[in-house]
Amino acid sequence: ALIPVRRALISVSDKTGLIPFAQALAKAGAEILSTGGTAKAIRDAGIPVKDVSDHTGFPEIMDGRVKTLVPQIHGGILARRDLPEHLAAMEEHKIAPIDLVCVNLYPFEETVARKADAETTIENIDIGGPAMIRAAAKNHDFVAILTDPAQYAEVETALAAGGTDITLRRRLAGQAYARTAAYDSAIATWFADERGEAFPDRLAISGRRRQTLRYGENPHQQAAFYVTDDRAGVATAKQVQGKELSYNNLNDTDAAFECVAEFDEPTVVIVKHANPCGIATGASMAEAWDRALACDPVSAFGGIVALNRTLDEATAKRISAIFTEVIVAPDATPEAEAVLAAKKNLRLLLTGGLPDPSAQAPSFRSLAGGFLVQGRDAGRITLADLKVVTKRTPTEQELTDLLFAFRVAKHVKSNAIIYAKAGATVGIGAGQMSRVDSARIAAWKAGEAAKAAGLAEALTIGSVAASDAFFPFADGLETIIAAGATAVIQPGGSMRDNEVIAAADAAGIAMVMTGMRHFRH
Ligand code: 93A
Repeated sequence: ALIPVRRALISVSDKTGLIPFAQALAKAGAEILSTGGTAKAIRDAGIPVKDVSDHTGFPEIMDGRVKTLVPQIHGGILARRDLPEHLAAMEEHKIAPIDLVCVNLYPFEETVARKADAETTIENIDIGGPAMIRAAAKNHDFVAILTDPAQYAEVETALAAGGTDITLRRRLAGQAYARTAAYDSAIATWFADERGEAFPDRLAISGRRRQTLRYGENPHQQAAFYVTDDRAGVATAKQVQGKELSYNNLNDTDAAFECVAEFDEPTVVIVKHANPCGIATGASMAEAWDRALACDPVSAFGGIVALNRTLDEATAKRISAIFTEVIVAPDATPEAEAVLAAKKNLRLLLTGGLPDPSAQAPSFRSLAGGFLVQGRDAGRITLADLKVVTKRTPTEQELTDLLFAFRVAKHVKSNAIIYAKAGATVGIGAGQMSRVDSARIAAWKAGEAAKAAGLAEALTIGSVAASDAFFPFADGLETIIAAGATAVIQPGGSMRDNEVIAAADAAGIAMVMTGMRHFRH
């Protein structure tokens, strides 16, 4: 049966959609009760409204800290309409039933985001709002609870049809508790931050579902996509065109975009299975694309392409010459968008900016019965961090390429070996259980790419190489030397560093150590 709304309470900080919603309630014959600012907005719009304080006979006190925290309100929300004792209590204490509660909370999250002082932040902890939300949600058999302007339209439709049904009220109740849980988790996080505790003894994380995905990594797994904050990146990107994004698309696109954001020069990253298969800088985006593609054109088929600059027409044309799943960029010119429009399935994501590679944020991994949390890898090696350990010192060009290759290594699954030349990768070995295999695979792939391009020799000759972690033995380095690299960058710190350095010296190559490793598992 539908429950008509005879009396509604509205108390909202975010006044979006308030007036049309109040109008719909008035039209449905509901009496509207409201708190200070909300009542004023409704009254100013010419809609009849009664102040909560007039309804309860109790004024708003303590700067509004106590305005709805009174029995007339909570009794009116919580009373079961099917229990004689509850009805008798209402009668005795002159409590009128409230059939709908519409509340959105003091903007605590926004107050934290704008880095307000502690006093202001604490003042923005809403107490009365969550109390009403939780009460109304508990009594959803009789009361509808709205916590978000996005819910108004649906309830307006229900009101016009005579009232709310239990299915709707129950769904709204669940959403209400999700909202108060997220609100309290934001408050708990703020307290932990204030104490300088990265990992409080209880951790609540919350996100807003952006999309239910068709499936997860495989079709038999369920999946959804949640957004936790509004920083620029894949989570907040606008999809301009193309098929629905899949779980794997999103995962790969994020890997590509976080990687490309590391580079200052115009850069293109092509990703397959969360690993880059080509990264290059260029004088233009089109040139960067050509050079990135040359690294491993076979793997690039069906890849994810990330740019750190606006996608222009020339680059769009070149990318769309091969099958590509996703392109992600901060922006695109109208001409580039027009080029891609012909490729109906190709997904284009525009983010309006780049993720900050130095941003401190938690990263999560689940395991049976729990999850691991760590800070994201915001480590960034610069020239000043490098220690030359060989007799030969790298040339200027080698140093530039070494830093480039090491930055790439950070985004390649361990064990990672990267060969690079002139600001472009020429061979990438990813995810092997032994470092020497990654070195071999990267060199072999570079040879294949050279053959395909009709080149006389592998591009690893005269390249530099990066290793994401130290060489436990000299064998990995010897593979790199055999492939023709002339300089190597690696963290150092192995028990056998001396053997590794001796092998480099014996081959006359240069080696630098970073003192920082970039495992990525
Ligand atoms: O300060 S409170 O925790 N004490 C209350 O009794 C109370 N009742 C409603 N905050 C309270 N509210 C909140 O006031 C609501 O959750 C809403 O966000 C806000 C609306 O205030 P106004 O109508 O004056 O704009």
